Amino acid sequence: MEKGRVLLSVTGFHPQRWHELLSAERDVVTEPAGKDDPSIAYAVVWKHKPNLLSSLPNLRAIFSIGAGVDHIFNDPGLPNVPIVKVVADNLTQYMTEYVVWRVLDHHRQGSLYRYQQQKKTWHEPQQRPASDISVGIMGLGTLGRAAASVLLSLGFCVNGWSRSVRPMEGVTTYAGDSGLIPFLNATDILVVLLPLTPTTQGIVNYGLLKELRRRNGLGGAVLINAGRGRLQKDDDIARALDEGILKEASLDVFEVEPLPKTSPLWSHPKVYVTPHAAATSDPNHLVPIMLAQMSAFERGEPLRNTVDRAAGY
Ligand code: NDP
Ligand code: OXD
Repeated sequence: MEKGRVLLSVTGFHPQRWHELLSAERDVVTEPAGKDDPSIAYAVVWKHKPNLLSSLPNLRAIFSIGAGVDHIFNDPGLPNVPIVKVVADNLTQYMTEYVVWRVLDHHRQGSLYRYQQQKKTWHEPQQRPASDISVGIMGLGTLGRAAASVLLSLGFCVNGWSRSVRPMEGVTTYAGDSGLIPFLNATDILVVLLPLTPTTQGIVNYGLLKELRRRNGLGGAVLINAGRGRLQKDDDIARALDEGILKEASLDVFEVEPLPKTSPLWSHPKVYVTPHAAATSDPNHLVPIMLAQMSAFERGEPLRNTVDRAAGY
């Protein structure tokens, strides 16, 4: 198969480094030469313009710049070619760090110490072992499993919930609709690492949060969402915090991003906000993986980490 040209199409950030690195091996353009440009073989995208890819006659595959592919499915004119998502040690490591950081901060009462320091209060609160706390990971995929294994090594009890049955040593696993309530009822700290699909949209709502276990050593349930903002209902989280259903939350993602300045979540004393920064897509690590996939594909090898279009992730 001939060496194909790459269309690089992103919104929301400047793709200069992606362009430089892709150009080391490929001819790269940022706009097709017309709607039916026959020279484009691959699209590397993050939130590309709708219908941009719909009539490229020789498009072979679409590469997502992120692990999430909801931004691709937003395109009503998505052509029927394979979609490749990011699976990379470097991104997985970043996400594991974020999850472990936020779990430990809630477990070790970080917000209390920050408050005490502000007040110059010298007081040692009671400590409890990690083994008293169960962390429930919603979405036991690439990122969820990696975080689960580090949390296990720190001594936490770990539960996992996925669409299909996904056994993992040391983790109590639950699957599908019937497994959701038992999973929540056994979870103190809920970590959301689901993809955004028509099935998961809005799943982290008031009703779901009410099912979390609250009588635990933390003094309440905790939510950590690093999946996607539209998995959650921002208002329901604020309500659950105000009613004591949630003790605290760490939110990396929001229904609307950037989080509007008017959102009460910015200044909520029980919320820790990060700007969709849990795991960044680093072109230095990801472009070589994409280039290797393109070359392998042209040698006749199958693409890896392709998306299941029916499932949406
Ligand atoms: P994977 O596809 O590897 O895993 C997804 C997991 O979610 C799987 O376990 C899957 O179940 C489960 N799942 C999907 N749909 C459902 C459902 N309806 N009910 C129950 N479980 C479901 O994805 P990754 O781990 O690579 O990434 C997860 C998400 O993290 C991404 O889609 C993205 O949105 C987000 N992300 C956020 C970043 C950030 O910076 N905030 C950075 C990177 C990713 P099964 O195992 O049965 O297929
Ligand atoms: C991703 C992201 O999906 O950064 O990789 O959100």
